[in-house]
Amino acid sequence: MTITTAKVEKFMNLVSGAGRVLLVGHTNPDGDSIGSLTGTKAFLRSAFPKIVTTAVVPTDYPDFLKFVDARGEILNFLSVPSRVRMEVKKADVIVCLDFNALSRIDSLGGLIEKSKAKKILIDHHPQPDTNFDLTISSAKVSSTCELTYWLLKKVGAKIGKKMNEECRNSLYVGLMTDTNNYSNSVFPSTFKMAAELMDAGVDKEGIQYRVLSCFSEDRMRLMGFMLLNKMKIFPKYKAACMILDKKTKDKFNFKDGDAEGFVNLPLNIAGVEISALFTESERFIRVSLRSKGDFSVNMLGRKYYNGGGHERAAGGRLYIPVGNLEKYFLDSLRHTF
Ligand SMILES: [Mn+2]
Repeated sequence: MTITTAKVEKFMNLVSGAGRVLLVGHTNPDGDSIGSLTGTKAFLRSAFPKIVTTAVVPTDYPDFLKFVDARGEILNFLSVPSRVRMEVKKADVIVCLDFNALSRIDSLGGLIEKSKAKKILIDHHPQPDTNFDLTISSAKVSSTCELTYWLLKKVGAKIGKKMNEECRNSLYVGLMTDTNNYSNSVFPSTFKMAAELMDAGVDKEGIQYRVLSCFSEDRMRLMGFMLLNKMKIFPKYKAACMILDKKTKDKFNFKDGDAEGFVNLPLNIAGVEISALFTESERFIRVSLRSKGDFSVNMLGRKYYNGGGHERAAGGRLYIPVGNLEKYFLDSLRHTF
């Protein structure tokens, strides 16, 4: 995975000429989203102190990731909409991180689309939109944090600035979480980055502790309940699904992020190659899709679930009653095979 010199230079030209840079994360931000936002923010602030760098997300993110943005600087569009509108309006450059199209970030996307700012995309999802002024995108890296690392390293080399501790720790979070702790989407460059960060003194143990060992008792019991009572397996399609409905959420005092990782669990079963998690929310059903082997959940997500993502990890939304989900899932598989 190489980022061309021309792209590195264009990135530097766009950013260094800006008075204000706005960094934008995706809906339901994960570790890669938050890590790439705070990592880029920390780097730009130390490398270009005169530029005002701000970060926004379309929706809130789980508590277990709050330590990454320790000073709580990331603005949530849902809680401070007028502030975010102002930031979009004033921005000279907008950097979109960890999503491949403005349509993926709901109404914030429409707002950004109208802005006159130069737009940069840094992302690792397939099929990126083509309407950015600069697109730095590769599906051959583990995460946006990894792509950002290789980009900022080159930028830093050109201006004689190294990444600071906050930047390194932030980027490590996305590297670790998007690979599911180095079990998938791992490339040689991924371990190379991990090695370089460890050499530079990244807080590996501390980050691991906070991300993987700080869940609530409710969350752990919910996981057990889902596996015992909600997981259904369909051998005909080598598939499994779980439905996390409102009633179950209430029973276990569900908080955002509590279902993180659940969708991967059925893939530990021999013979299960496709897994879906459906989570009921106020306005729609949130869909998470995973696979092992060759099955493309990106294709399945695009075709049937109003979404998409990576070949083995994708997401989407449905606007149907919870009671119809199982049939819909089976129909989507039946039409695919
Ligand atoms: Mn990602």
